[in-house]
Amino acid sequence: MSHNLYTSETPDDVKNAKGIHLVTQNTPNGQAVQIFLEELKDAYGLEWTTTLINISTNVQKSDWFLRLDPNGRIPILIDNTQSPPFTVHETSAELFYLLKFADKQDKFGFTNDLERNQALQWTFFWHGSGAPYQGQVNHFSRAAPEKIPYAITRFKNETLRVYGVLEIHLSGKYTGEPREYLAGHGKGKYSVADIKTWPWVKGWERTGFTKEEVSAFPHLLKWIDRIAERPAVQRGIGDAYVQS
Ligand SMILES: N[C@@H](CCC(=O)N[C@@H](CS)C(=O)NCC(=O)O)C(=O)O
Repeated sequence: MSHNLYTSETPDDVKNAKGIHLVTQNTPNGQAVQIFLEELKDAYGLEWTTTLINISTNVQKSDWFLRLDPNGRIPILIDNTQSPPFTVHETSAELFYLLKFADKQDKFGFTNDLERNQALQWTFFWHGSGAPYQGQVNHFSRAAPEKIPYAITRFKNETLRVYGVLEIHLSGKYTGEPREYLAGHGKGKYSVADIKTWPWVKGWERTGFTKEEVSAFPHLLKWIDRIAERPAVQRGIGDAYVQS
């Protein structure tokens, strides 16, 4: 169906891209894929191109965009090395696509099936139970035209609850063995599960939580700092992804 992928409205940098192309904005969902691409650059020298859009203009609902992602949301990954070019939407699916096709040595994934399943569990956990809740806190406390205390409280409490789940896991409360990363045997290994989760959780203050509220999650706070030190992570949320 590649003949239907691009139209005269599709921006030139999207339709003329040759390799892996990312359409993104520097939001937590965009940052997850931005970070992984930067990690793959450091690990393998991966090259890709990027188009930055501004979702406040609703460009993501235009026909050229919906052809690439019927869900009308960023980020989108387009792999022009496939024939026909292959599109991927949903951050977690994009991370697992890159893991399969660009991380040949599973540096950010696992060869062991049980560890690989752990990476899936924690990626799904954040995709299904973290991002939607924290996203709704952001929406109801910042974007909604009227402030609805029930909605703000409900989604804040749910977000704190899922932070608590991560804290239980990282602290080793029930295993006796604290972890450094979400998936993998022992202390775990930095993987796509962390890359999916980190861009959201690191934004707790911006979402409106207080230092007192997050002080209940000391292992989670250390995990945030541990990952923040990675050069690829810093680049993946950095100036290159800020629209001028
Ligand atoms: N489940 C999707 C969510 C993507 C998403 O919500 N993206 C937001 C930005 S963080 C977006 O494009 N919002 C624009 C809109 O809703 O029109 C994913 O994980 O990729």
